[in-house]
Amino acid sequence: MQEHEVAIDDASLPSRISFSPVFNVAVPFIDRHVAEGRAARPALRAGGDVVTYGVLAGNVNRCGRIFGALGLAPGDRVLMAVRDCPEFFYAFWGAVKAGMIPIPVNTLLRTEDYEFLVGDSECAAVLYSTEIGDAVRPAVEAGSNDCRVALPTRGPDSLAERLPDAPADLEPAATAAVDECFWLYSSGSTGAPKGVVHRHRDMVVTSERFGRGIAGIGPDDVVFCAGKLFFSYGFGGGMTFPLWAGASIVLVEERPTPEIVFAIIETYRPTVFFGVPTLYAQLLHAAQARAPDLGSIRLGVSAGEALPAHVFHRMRERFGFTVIDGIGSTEALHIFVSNRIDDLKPGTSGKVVPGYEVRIVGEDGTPVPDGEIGTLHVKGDSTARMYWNHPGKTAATMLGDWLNTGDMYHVDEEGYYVNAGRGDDMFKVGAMWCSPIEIEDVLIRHPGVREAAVVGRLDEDGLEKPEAFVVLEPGTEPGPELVEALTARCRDSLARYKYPRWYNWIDELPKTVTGKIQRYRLRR
Ligand code: 3UK
Repeated sequence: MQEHEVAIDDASLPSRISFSPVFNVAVPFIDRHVAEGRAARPALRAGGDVVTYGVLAGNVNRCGRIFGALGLAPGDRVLMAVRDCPEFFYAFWGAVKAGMIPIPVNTLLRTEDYEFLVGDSECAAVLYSTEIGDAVRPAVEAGSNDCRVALPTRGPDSLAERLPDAPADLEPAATAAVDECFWLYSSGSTGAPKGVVHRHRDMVVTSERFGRGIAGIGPDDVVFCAGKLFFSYGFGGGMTFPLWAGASIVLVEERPTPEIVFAIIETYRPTVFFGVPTLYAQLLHAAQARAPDLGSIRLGVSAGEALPAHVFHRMRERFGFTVIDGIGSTEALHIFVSNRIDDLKPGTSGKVVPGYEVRIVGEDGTPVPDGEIGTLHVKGDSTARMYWNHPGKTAATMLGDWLNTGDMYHVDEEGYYVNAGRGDDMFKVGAMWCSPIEIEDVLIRHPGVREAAVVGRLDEDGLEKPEAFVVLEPGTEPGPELVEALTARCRDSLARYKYPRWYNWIDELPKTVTGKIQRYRLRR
């Protein structure tokens, strides 16, 4: 085996993936396509621009060189608040190839959130989309850390401006498959977001196991992923899977409203589409007003939260393509239990993706009897090594080779995995995490509110939204005015999807003897 090579042995089942001792994952993901004669093929389509695999490889090298010239060294972390655009690809892979650790983060945050991320990650540099500079720059200037560089993607003194003058060759850092490669931040349990540390091999594993193995993505596919690249679902669907296959990627910087999604699909004719259940439901609503042509799509993928069976059926009837639901996580990097086009059961998460193992365990940590509900654990070569700076949380989640997902599941009589909610009180709205505590904290700051509890409740599409149960101070009048005031507070201090859609005024919250709110008793 040469350096930086992956060998896939399809003879063993599931296929065995092995790596050369010296292995930098940028080489097979980027340089391999040029080496194998695909330099002229389109890698990225963004607006009217096409970036070929040859241009991509050159700009990845230039970016690695620019980071070096800015004083960054192998092992340094580069926080990336970058929207879905070609520079995301150049910077991410340039950093990886140079042995630095890129950390893509949400591009919709506030300055105080970026300040936290800069401090928590101890990054040496921040790259940000020029449009969000007002939110990012003050966070770097706050200076509570050693962050030396803040670079915008475009405009004066930007990455794009430096690209033409940078050398177009770069020696890959001599890393190993199990070395630290990149992080993603997860807010998947209560408390502040945590850096999820992934290795060089992880993207290869997800791209082989799910991208090729389940979604069947090949070089002739055109892939459009509505989930953003900083979310590990979009990171796989919108970047690593198509890149691994030498396919082309449709990049969109805006928030994917149904109208934008329809227009993009009609213009670029993608063959594979990645979306979240809330978006599929929105597409169905929007299609009542007009009849978009989604005929290019051969496969839809859904993840992030459970896809209701009726959304699956209506997608097939209305648009004529099949949507496969699968469960993944930032910690596992991508989907590890999934339906597939030729083996599916709507309303379930499907079956284990070959290459992964799962088990369902009870409270004592041992497997439950067949058919019973327990906590889902997964084992596979893409799972994260640790949470940065959270040894306790790491110890509770990364159990040797096993990863505790925190999700409750059972296996039905036909062998499909059925989601039974979370083991904690967290839930997902539009595939994004909602912490009840965070919303309750906002509600109880209203002088008329004594106590509050928030749970997820299914709306008419079968998708979860926050519902509040509120105990009022004596003398406070419940009613539309109070709802309006509470909604305004939530909109001011929480992400836009987190405000409660329903209010219940109650006399007392259900609690344990130790005073913990029993949110599960409020769910319906
Ligand atoms: C929940 C699902 C039911 C579940 C993700 C695909 O969602 C992703 O990552 P996150 O870290 O959240 C993980 C948690 O989300 N979940 C995800 N998919 C499903 N619940 N049905 C589903 N199909 O609680 C899980 O633990 O934000 C999804 C690929 C990569 C991802 N990061």
